[in-house]
Amino acid sequence: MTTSITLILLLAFAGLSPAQTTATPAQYPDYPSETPAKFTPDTTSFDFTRRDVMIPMRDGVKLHTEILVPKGAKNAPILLTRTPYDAKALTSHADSSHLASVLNGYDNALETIIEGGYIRAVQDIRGKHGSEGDYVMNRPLHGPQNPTPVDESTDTYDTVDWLVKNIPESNGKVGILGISYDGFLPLMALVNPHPALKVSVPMNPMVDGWMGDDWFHHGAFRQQGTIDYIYDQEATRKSEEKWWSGYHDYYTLYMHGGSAGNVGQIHGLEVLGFWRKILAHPSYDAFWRDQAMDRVLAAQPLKIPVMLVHSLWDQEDIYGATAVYKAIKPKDTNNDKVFLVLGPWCHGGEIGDGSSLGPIRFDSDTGLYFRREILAPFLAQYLKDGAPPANLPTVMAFETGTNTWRRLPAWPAGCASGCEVKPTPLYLAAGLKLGFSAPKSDDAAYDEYLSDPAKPVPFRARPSQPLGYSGELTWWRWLVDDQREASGRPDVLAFVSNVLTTPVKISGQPIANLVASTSGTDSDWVVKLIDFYPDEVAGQPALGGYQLMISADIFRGRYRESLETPKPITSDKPLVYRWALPNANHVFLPGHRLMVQIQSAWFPLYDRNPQTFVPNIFWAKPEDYRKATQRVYHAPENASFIELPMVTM
Ligand code: PG9
Repeated sequence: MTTSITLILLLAFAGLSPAQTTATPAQYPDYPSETPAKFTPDTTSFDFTRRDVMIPMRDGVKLHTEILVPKGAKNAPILLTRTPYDAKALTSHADSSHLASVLNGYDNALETIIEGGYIRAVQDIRGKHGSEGDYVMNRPLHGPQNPTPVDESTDTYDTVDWLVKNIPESNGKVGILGISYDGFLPLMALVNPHPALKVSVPMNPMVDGWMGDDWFHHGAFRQQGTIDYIYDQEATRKSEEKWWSGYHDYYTLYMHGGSAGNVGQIHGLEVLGFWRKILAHPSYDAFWRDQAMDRVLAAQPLKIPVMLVHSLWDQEDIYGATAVYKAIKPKDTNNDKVFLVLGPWCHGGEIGDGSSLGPIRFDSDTGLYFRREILAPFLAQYLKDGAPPANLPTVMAFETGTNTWRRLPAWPAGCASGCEVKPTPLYLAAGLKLGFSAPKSDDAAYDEYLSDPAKPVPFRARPSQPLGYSGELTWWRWLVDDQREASGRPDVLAFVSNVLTTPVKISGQPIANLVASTSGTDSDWVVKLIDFYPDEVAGQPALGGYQLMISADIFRGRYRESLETPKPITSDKPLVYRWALPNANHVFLPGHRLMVQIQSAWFPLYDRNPQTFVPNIFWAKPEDYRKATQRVYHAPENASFIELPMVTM
């Protein structure tokens, strides 16, 4: 007895606790390790406690979850984020005793979580990082694409059930939110939600990987940002194996690689399951349709409130949020469950400084406004006992051009009341003109350019950099890059309107209605609607003559007749290509001009179309890549136009 008390006293004097002394036998007992066998930090000065737990799912798999509880929390709601991107890292932005510092960074905004006094739970999804189980990219719901009894919906249900039963400081209410892949998971949570799940905020969510989120846009494959992402995401559980290349300029990497399939082969991607699925499903077949979350949720009952967050210049998931809104809003018969926010942001920009994007300024910090005036009250009304109603409109939409937040009754809607959104053709015309008058019969019938796969139009200035979020001219802002270099290329047609004397306001999705021909048997068409700034902008010289994309997208011509069954294009025949471009909420101001650019490559972001019909472009051979003469028609019988969602008072 005496010995043990003496020992404890000695240890206390040495500043060690008993737990720190049960070491493995020292290799050199006279010169032992200075590191204790087990170290437990002293967190008495911390303003939060961290619990690192493994939560059991219904099939026995345990999911690693970081739980951060503010000191003194009582009856506090829980904000959950589920992620494939390393829960521990996402809750360790600083080695600090302050929760605000630890969460600052990727997390969803201190003005919401810290000021709201929330308990923060962040979980590694099945198969990633600290969690057990098998990883499947965007694991589909149990069903034709997922024969197992578990999916992200059941894992969320089991997680919420555990959280409310095992965090005594909570008030039993859970909200789920996240961005991107972490935004796809709050959508999955809407399927058969746990009764304690009270609200979901999918931000910039992945929804349909073929139509317009991440992997493809209307069948054109987004090789840069996908091949490297799949490598990072699927090579190892903890994403320790990183994508590699021997190129500074990814334009050269993908030119040397030839087809996207070959680039994958060079990097050994065949062993990665999702890459094999991508190669096997180049068209819009059941594999993609069954897991498109707008389609999935359209078939589900609407049970909990959801706020969808969309970025107008989202370089990664520009399709998802508004597609889900369109799919589920009709279910919201009391108009109190489905909300939408559209902000002037890049992907995830809503949790950063939203005062500007590249050189484009918004006259206020739109990100802070969103977090403090929209997200915080929205979450509180469902999660915090006694919180007031948020009194938010169905749609909060930032109007670019005038830099004004608009409170709208629906999307699209040009104003609160007393106006209409009228589809209005903006015609391409002879002489590379653009206007609201239909083309005349005595004008030239078309303009043409030579599309050469050996010199594809770059999607941005070279050297083309991989996905990255640091530095100035980096990935996240490419949709606001100046398009004037492109407009000067012989393989880009740039149609320009007269200088505007009155504002032109659009709200919704412009529709590209292109009448075009190719001398080849396949072709990509890129259409960009551009705000063409005056030659001089007082106080902002860099904006003089700036060509800002307001809405732009690509369509792979082989899918003109069927998204599931690609067909060769009849050469040299004017054919109609009609597809929706991304949402805009923009005012073209007096003194500006409208511009429409047309081209047939957006490289290396998108893989090249060989312009010769082949069974699967992933395996196109070098000899398949051929020049083609592209014609864009603007004759009365073959009128090309952009159908603008014009707001008329
Ligand atoms: N949706 C984002 C992404 C997915 C795949 C490739 C690149 C980006 C994201 O989850 O970050």
